[in-house]
Amino acid sequence: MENQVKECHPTMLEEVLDGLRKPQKKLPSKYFYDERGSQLFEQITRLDEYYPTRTEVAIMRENMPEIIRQIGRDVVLVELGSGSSEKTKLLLDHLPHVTAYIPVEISEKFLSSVVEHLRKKYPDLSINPVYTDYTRPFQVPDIEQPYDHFVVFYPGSTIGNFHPRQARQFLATISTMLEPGGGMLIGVDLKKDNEVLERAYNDKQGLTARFNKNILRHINRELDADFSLDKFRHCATYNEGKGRIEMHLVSKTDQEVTVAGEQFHFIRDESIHTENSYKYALKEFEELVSDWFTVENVWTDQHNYFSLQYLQNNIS
Ligand code: AVI
Repeated sequence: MENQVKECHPTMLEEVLDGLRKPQKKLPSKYFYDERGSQLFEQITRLDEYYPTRTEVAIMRENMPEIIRQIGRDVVLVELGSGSSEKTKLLLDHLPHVTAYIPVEISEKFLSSVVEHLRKKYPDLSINPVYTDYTRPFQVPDIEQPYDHFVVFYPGSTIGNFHPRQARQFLATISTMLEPGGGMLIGVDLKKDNEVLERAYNDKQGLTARFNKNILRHINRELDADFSLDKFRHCATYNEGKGRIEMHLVSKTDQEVTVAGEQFHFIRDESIHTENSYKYALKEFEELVSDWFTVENVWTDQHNYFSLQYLQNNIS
């Protein structure tokens, strides 16, 4: 992978203030993921209602020989937003020749304990973690061993958390980082019955609600803010026109909140838009990636809830 040009990026404070100053208040969903948020998300992935993770894992298990063949040998596997690396373990247990594994994760505390565990489990594997926000260009560590090509593993349909415009930008960046022969193994959640979708983001236990509110707790801690979590309620609905689940935090009352000395007024029922989770038809996704990638292989489950796709880098 080539090194990336360094760019200037807004800080968390700038992004949060900018979002809260908008007529429709917004917060970047990446700020869900402090240590507690990452743990809450891991718990969400085990919920009955939350079908994406278990469906993706089942797709992987069922199609493993073909997936392994598609990835190829002597590969450098880069995982974006690696979390607990559970799905990677499935791959690593089957891939015959992995040159190196590079997990990339924003939550340093979370990743370092996962890496410790992986080093014990795979003592011969070279593991080079990168602690960064992978939505911004980052430098990949030098790989000393000879390798054939890079494969970026991006499971979980996290691509759905980008607006399609941003998803395109992101795919363009990944494509320029990959040398010829590189590819991407990506999870993509599919369009389906609204009820199934809404259930997945409104679990009975209230874990998704806690995950959603955790963004406020994170901002309180990092940016000297005074959000009262009890004064907001979780709301997640499927916006059919836009093909996305929208998560909001709705103010239960008129209230003032201070973030880093700046005051924000909320009227009752006004919301902060915290996340989008886009769902794609297979054709729509193929179209989305087509400037940079060719869809080489698509694996799905029996209900067509979820897809795992191998994208071959077009750029030679
Ligand atoms: C990480 N991402 C793919 C999850 C999703 O389904 O969009 C985040 C999530 N939000 C609520 N539940 C799970």
